[in-house]
This record gives sequence, C-alpha cells and structure tokens, in this order.
Amino acid sequence: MSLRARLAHLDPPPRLVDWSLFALVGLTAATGLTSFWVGHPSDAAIFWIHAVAGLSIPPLLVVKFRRVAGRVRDRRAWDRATPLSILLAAVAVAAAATGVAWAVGVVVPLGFWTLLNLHILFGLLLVPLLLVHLRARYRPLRRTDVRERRVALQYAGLVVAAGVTSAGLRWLATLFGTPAATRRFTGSRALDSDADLPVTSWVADDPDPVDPTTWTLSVGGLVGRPLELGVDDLNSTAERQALLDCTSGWYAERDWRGVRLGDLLDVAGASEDAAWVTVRSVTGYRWSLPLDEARDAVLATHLSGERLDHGHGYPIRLVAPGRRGFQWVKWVEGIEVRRRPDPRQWIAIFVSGL
Ligand SMILES: Nc1nc2c(c(=O)[nH]1)N[C@H]1C(S)=C(S)[C@@H](COP(=O)(O)O)O[C@H]1N2
Ligand SMILES: [Mo]
Repeated sequence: MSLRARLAHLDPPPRLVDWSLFALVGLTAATGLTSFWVGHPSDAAIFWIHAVAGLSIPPLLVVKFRRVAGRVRDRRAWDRATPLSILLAAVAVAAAATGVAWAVGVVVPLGFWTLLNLHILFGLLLVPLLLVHLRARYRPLRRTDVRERRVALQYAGLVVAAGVTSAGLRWLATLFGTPAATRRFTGSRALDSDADLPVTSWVADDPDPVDPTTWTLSVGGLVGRPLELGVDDLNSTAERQALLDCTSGWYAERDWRGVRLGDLLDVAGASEDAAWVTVRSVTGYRWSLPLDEARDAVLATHLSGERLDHGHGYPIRLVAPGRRGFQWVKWVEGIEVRRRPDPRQWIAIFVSGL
C-alpha cells in the first residue's frame, strides 16, 4: 500500500465525517448566534464550545476534501450540485480562516469591516449552503459507521486537539502582543483607555439630535404612578464604572453617571406582577431587562465626566453592566414596566430606523 492509501485507510468512515461536519456546523452556528447575547463571564462556556467545535471542523474538512478531490478534478464526474458543493467548501474554509485570524489578531484593512464581521457573514452563509448541499447529497448514517473503537478515539483526539489549539491561539496572541492580546472571553478587544467610544448604531438607527425642550422620559406600564420627566428633572447622581462590549468586537470600560433606573421605579411604584422593564429609544429601538437587573441599571447622562453627546445617546442612554453593547439603548424616551419582555424588540433591533 502507498503511504497515501494507508493514510486514507485510517480515515473515519466517510458518512461519519460528513455527519460530524453537519453537526459541528450546526453547533458552531447555534453557539455563534447565541454568543451575541452573552456578556457576562458566567456564560463564557458558549464561546469555548464555539471555539472547540469550530476548530474541530478543519481537520475533518481535510479528510473530506482528500476523499472528494478526484471527483472534483474530473469534470466528467460533475453533476448539478457540484458547483454549489465547491462554493460550500470555499465558504467553510473562509469561515474557519477568518475565525482563527480574528482570534489571533491578524490585521487586514477592510475599512469599516472587521475580520469578525466577515467571520459572522461566512458563518451565516454556511448554514443555507449546507442545507441545500444536504438535499443533493443526503446519505443516512449507518450503524457500522460509528461502531469502531478507533473512530471514537480519533474523535476524542480531535476535540482535545481543538481545545489545545484554542488555548494555543490565545497564547500566541499574547506572546506576540497582537491586537487580540487584550481580548475578553467574548473575543472583543480593548479600546485604548483614553480613546473616545466609537459611535456605533445598528443598521439605520440614526435619529436627529434630541431637542431637550420637547423631549420627555415617560415611565409607564405596570406602575402605580406613571411619570413624565423633562431633562431638568433628571437627578444624575448614580455613578457606574461599566464595560461596554460591542458585538462588532471592541470593548471599553468607562465611568458613567446618571439616574439609577431603580430610583425611577421606586417613585413610579412597580406593580406586583411586574417582572420586566423595557427601555425604548426615540427611534423605536428597545431592549428589556428583568426587573431586578433593571433596578440596578443606570440611565446615563454623562460619560467620563462629560455630558453625553448626541452620538452616544443624549439626553440619556441605558448602561446595562454585563450586557452586550447593542442592549445599551441610546436616546431613551420610554420606560415600560411589563409582565414579559417586549417582543417588538426582536423586530426593532433589525429594522429600527429603516
Ligand atoms: N437606539 C439605539 N441604541 C443603541 C444602538 C442603536 O443602533 N440604536 N446601538 C447599540 C450598539 S450596537 C452599541 S455597541 C452601543 C454603542 O454605544 P456608543 O455608540 O455610545 O459607543 O449602543 C447601542 N445602543
Ligand atoms: Mo454593538
């Protein structure tokens, strides 16, 4: 037997390789999407699973590409599904490469985009492409594909190697002092401590500056005494050092000052069945926090000792420690106490301002 043939002989059964790739892509997509909502270290496992599952994919891709290379090179062996399969392969490689490159801190001038944005884009593309691919190439997994002990050992080795690689990538970033050296468990990197926060808004959420003479903050919903406050009614005495971690990959710890949301709720008097608080922007953008967490959040009027400017949410913006940046609603005009989270937030975060 040639070396090549001997190597191929060691490969796990083809269908098992294919189904594992399917499962791993599903797991990385699910954890990748979930990770947008994770801002507290207690949920860091989502990111570890994402890294280990993601890094388990490339070795299986190598096995798979070696298997199908002959068929792809021979144009007569192509069928209608082949071009799509090649595209899928390219996107899978791109998703893995951009993920690894982001994690180690490779710098690529992409203008407004970061490698993380690209990684997310490729990751999202991967799922529909894989489903279409599966439609054309579906083969059920057989008992005999999963019975061998050697295969179980190979897979255990794969997972261990992925975990070691993940730790190794972090170590490399630190060793070489790359931009990823400061990354948190979310993958976001530290902004310089004296740098201005980049004004970051979703899609088209870009209102005109708020006119303080007409703006009011309403506190309503499940409260005994609804409030309507003007700019001068805001008693900014609560101070919070809090870390804003944006899903586009940066974070910054800053000093915020403003009104403790709990103080407003005490005045308004939350009803007994109140359980959630929705914070709504003049643009319709909104997010909901559980009541206890909301009490301790701050509606900030000041950032690093200066009055908020328009870009950062003047006259007030939510500061929600332990939450990702997109939940720190800017240009707040409404507080609604509710029994459940406001389902409209799921639409608003995607289309607000359009
Ligand atoms: N109303 C509103 N609030 C918003 C956003 C938005 O698009 N609209 N963007 C969020 C996102 S994605 C982030 S990271 C932070 C950024 O805050 P900054 O612009 O003050 O840096 O604001 C959040 N608050
Ligand atoms: Mo963000």
